[in-house]
Amino acid sequence: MKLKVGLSAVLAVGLLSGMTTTASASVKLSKEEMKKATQIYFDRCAGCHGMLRKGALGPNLLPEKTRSMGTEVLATIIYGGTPGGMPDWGASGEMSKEETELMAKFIQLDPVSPPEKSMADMKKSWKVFVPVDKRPKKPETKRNWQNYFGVVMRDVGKVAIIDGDTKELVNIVDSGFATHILRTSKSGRYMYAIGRDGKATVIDLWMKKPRNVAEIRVCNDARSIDTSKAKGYEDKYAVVGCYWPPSIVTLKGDTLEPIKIVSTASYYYDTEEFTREARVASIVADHHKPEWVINVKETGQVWLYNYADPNNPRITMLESERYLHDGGWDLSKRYFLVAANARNKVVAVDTKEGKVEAIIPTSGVKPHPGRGANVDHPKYGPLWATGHIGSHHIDFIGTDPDNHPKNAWKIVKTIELPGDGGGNLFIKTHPNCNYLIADRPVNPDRKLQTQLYIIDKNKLEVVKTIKIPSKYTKARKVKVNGKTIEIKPRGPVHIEFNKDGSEFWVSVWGHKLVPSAILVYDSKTLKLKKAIEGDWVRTPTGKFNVYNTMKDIY
Ligand code: DHE
Repeated sequence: MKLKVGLSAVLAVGLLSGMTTTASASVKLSKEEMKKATQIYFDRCAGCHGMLRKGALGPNLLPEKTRSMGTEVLATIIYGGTPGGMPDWGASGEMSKEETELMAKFIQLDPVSPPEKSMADMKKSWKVFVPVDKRPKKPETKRNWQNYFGVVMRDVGKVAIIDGDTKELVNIVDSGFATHILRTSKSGRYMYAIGRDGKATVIDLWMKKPRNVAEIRVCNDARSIDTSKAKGYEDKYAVVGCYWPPSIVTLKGDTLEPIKIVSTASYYYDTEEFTREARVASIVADHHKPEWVINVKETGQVWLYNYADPNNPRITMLESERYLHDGGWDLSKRYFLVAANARNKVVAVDTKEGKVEAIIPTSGVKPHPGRGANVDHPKYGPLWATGHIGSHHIDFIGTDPDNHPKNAWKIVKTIELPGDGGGNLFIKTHPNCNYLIADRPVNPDRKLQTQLYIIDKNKLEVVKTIKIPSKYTKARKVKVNGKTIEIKPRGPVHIEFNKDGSEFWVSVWGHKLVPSAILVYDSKTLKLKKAIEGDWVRTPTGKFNVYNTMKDIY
């Protein structure tokens, strides 16, 4: 399989391997600049490169490497991005040229360790807006609430609840800073949001106008949230996975009252060196056992976290691979498949037996499945698919050792998306749709970035690309603080199906200063059915259909 790379990828490889270019003079920042750069680093960079800048999805940015690269090379990468998945922060208008230069300087300074957080700190931020006994006893709405979509409006820290039947906006609720993902409780009644600032909120979808009923800030930096889905524990607990302080926080499902904090700081599974920054990446709730599958990014450990007695959790630690990121269930919901993106591998965890079943090398660079996509293929049997951020490969992995042992935990097919470089973030499907849909929003090529890639489930090949109407992706000039800046929406990001699989929705990943759109496609004809637009549609990214999220359908 051929990997296609461009000039900026070469720079990125240099960044990975510690390339030396012109040595930079020592860098100094004023107090104001330092404050601004620290905030930008937290908002935009820490997720991939680590709070302590030791690297994860992105390479390490430690001073011994960055100083040798110098401000000019670093600023070029930050401005233009790379086909390896580094976003084009400057070219897309999300950072000004001056800001990309500021960040190039900042990452040459020594990293600073951020603050810790205790249960007492957490409790100060805990608010119950509507006590449980004042909440509806049954759905108050006549709408088909199980077909609601929660849409993250990332850069304005809000969640839009949209009626999937009528496409009407039902309500907009506040959530944490740079809201990341939403998940629903087992019954679907509660929808949980997690902000990058570690603020968890819970929305009651049974209310006529769904709104937040409780919130709490459990840490300073987080990406994942899920709930208890096992029989007897439905809607009982919620769990937040924190990036900083690296920890797992169990909460009461209806009020978000904090119950237990468990630190994930530990030892890399292979070198047995200690790492304080052992961040919690994806979490998924087991539908059969009272367990969460919790993926500890840096250490490469999968924790099977039994929450039956939440103050005394029983944890099975499984050695797998680095750095664990996102993943999803296979068709049977017995195996959880998670990307280990620093090693280009996918780890398959057998949750029934509580062991790692297989570690599968992928065909590309940096697998990034989101939840992935499941296919019941007539020849190969059940398959699970992942794309890659760093290359154009989509891999299909056999997941049924009982009935298709020859294909189990092997890549039975690899598809190459057209054009150079990766940039794929999400791939999705629905049992009632004949296609898998893949996006590519962080490919630096505008044409590739603004298309959707349609893969036929039987043929396992790309049968069509859909170009997003240019009115949604064209560059626009806007005035900020008296200065005119150019903004380019990144293109379609994240795919979600409606309850019956007859539609798929994608967000146009715009800038918060300009309204954007959520596009609804017919999943049979692949035609654009409706554009959900309005002044309120700002930086829509992840979308979560209530029914599909309750049942983990993808
Ligand atoms: Fe995500 C899932 C981490 C940037 C949208 N993202 C995940 C998961 C993790 C993660 C660990 C799995 C959660 C789970 O299943 O429990 N994401 C990170 C980062 O560390 C990273 C790379 C950088 C950062 O600074 O945060 C990052 N993510 C983004 C974005 O920029 C995206 C594209 C837009 C946004 O709104 O933030 C984004 N991530 C998503 C979405 C999912 C996700 C929509 C859930 C996919 C799903 O279908 O379930």
